[in-house]
Amino acid sequence: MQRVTVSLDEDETAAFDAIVVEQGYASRSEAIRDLVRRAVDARRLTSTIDGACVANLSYVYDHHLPTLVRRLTELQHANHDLVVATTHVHLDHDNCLESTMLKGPVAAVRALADGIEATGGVRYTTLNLISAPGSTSSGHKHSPGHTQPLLPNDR
Ligand code: NI
Repeated sequence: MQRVTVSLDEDETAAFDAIVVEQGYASRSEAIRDLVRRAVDARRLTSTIDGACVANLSYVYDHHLPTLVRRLTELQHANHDLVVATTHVHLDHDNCLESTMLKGPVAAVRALADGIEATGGVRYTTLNLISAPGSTSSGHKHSPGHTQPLLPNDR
């Protein structure tokens, strides 16, 4: 591990320390490592559209719209190779929240997410993409005997 010195002004330091406390990080270093991992991963995902990923897609919809419910079911069945699991939560009398775990090529996962988001009546769609191990040609190496983590930012 290498030591990197970061300079922040007083306001930035106070704001950052508040985040460290609020999110329960053990140290500033742990919080900064998390930020760096996210930045590196976001960069990798935008630069390697052909890579593999795991992802969580969440959205809310009104289950009283029968064509919408049928359309969402059809979309998930048509992409059963990408859909790992879906959790359905009945939020209230009208609204359902679905949280779907996806796995596969980034382009295909994005296309499915776009299709669901574009379906009329679907709201608050959020896609959290995480690049999967071995998804890039940049040579993510593991030492012998080390079990490959599920995610590169495994912690
Ligand atoms: Ni429901």
